[in-house]
This record gives sequence, structure tokens and C-alpha cells, in this order.
Amino acid sequence: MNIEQLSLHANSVRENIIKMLYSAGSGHSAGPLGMADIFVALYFKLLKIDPSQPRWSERDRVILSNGHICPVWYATLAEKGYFDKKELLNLRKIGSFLQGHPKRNLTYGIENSSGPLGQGFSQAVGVALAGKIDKKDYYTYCLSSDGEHNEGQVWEAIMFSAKEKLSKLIVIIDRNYIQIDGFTENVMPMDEMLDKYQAFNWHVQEIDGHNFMEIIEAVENAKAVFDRPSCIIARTIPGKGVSFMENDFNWHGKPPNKEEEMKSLHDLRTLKGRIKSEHQ
Ligand SMILES: Cc1ncc(C[n+]2csc(CCOP(=O)(O)OP(=O)(O)O)c2C)c(N)n1
Ligand SMILES: [Mg+2]
Repeated sequence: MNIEQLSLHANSVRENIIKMLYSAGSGHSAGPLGMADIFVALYFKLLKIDPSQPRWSERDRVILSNGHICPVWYATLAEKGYFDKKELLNLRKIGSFLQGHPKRNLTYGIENSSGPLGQGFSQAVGVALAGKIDKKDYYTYCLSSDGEHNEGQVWEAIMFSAKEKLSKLIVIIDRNYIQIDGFTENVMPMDEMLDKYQAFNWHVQEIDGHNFMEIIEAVENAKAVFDRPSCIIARTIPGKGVSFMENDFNWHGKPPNKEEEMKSLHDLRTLKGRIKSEHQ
């Protein structure tokens, strides 16, 4: 899968995020749009998975800890063929398996339940520890966020993973500088995140979370570390791809209305044309 194909999948995931949020009438826009490139890189390039066997015991595990960005997870799983894309329009509907925060459902590739920040990180540590005890080869990828690091539970999990040398645990942090109602640096400064992880004896890298080459290389580097867990701090633009949502924390937990949906899809279609012409 080349960069153009990855970019087009990410664009399609972003379009679906917008459509499903509009259809739901509630939900989170900024975080999901910002993480589309990372989810696509994982599911289309990096993970050892088989969508036709979602319970395969050797599969790599993806644990979403900042559960509120699940629209990007659902849209990527549908893009990869875990279920029909039509299901995406049932986001947040009663009885749907696509709730506003994830509910574990392996049939559709949803590996964990989350929403209360901090808890998914600990779940990932447990999954990675189980893999180590059982001498399994799978990797556990934990998706987390900068705002989530306000939770004390995260730091307990960080300490414990280093103590247990969970080298098959790879945490990817959505470093988008926003959280629920402001910029991270105003709510709870996080600028020394890299130093903090290093002090806790983790392998740490900082990358551009929209650059597929950097994402792929960082995961390959993380896999080459055998004595420590790995953390990838991915700098992302919240709302990426939709001009009026980018870098605005007001879009943390708000869906587009009809007019905004149309404007968003227009932006993403323009972007799609640009991806195609850049790769000609
Ligand atoms: C334990 C807990 N406390 C508070 C919340 C409410 N909450 C939901 S998202 C969020 C902000 C988290 O920051 P981040 O993940 O960086 O937000 P984003 O970048 O997606 O805007 C908060 C405080 C929660 N889900 N869980
Ligand atoms: Mg954030």
C-alpha cells in the first residue's frame, strides 16, 4: 500500500466521520479527524490482523483509551472491511454496536470498552502483560491523548509497564494541544511529555502524526526495542482536513450541522483532488 492509497483511505475515513457525526447529531469532531492518518497507517500498513477472523488469537491488539474519538476507529474498521460502511450512520443510535464511546465487540473489531479517561491505558497494559506471560508475539497498540495524561491512573500504568519491561506495548499519543474546553497548555501543561516518559524509562519518539512515512518508521523503531515499552508522541492537528475546525477546541465535542457538514465534505473533496494530482 503506497502513500497515495493511504492518503485516500484517510480522506474517505474523514468523510465518513463527518457523515456519521451529522447523522448522530452529537459526538466529537476534532480528535477523530486529527487521528485518521494514524488509524489508517495502523490498519492498512502496520497491524497483523485479518478482518475475516476478528478473534484470531495471534492478532495485534488495538486498545482505544481516549474513547471519545471512536468515530475514527469505527470509520477505519468499516474502511478495512470489518463491517458495512452503511452501519456508520447508526452511530449513537439505540441498539447500535457503534455507541458514542466504544463497547467491546470483537465481531466488529472493537477490542475494548472505554470512555472514562485513563482506564483504556490500564487495559492495554493488562493485554500486553498477558501476551508476555503467554509468550505471544502480538503487539498491543494503545491509542491515548494529551488531555488524558491529566489522569493519575495513566502514570501508574506508565510506571508499571516500565517495571514489567512490556516491550510489545506501543502507546501512540494524540498530541493535538487541545482538550475538552481549552488548550492543553492552559488547562494542564504537557510540554515535557517526552522528558517525562524518558524519566519513567520508556523508549520515546516524537513525530508528525500526518506524515505516513514518519508514522511507519516510528512503529518500526518501536518494534526494534526489546527492553522497554515504547511511546510515540504524534503531533496532530485537531479537525485536520476541515478548514474551519482545525486547531479550534470548540470542535472537541460538537458535530457539524447541515451547512457545516456540506462545507466539511467540500473541503475533503478538494483535498482528495489534491492528493490525486500530487501523486500523478
Ligand atoms: C475520567 C474522565 N474525566 C473526564 C472526562 C470528560 N472528558 C471527555 S474528553 C475530555 C478531554 C480529554 O482531552 P483530549 O483527549 O486531549 O481531548 P481532544 O484532544 O480529543 O479534544 C474530558 C475531560 C472523561 N471522559 N473521563
Ligand atoms: Mg487532545
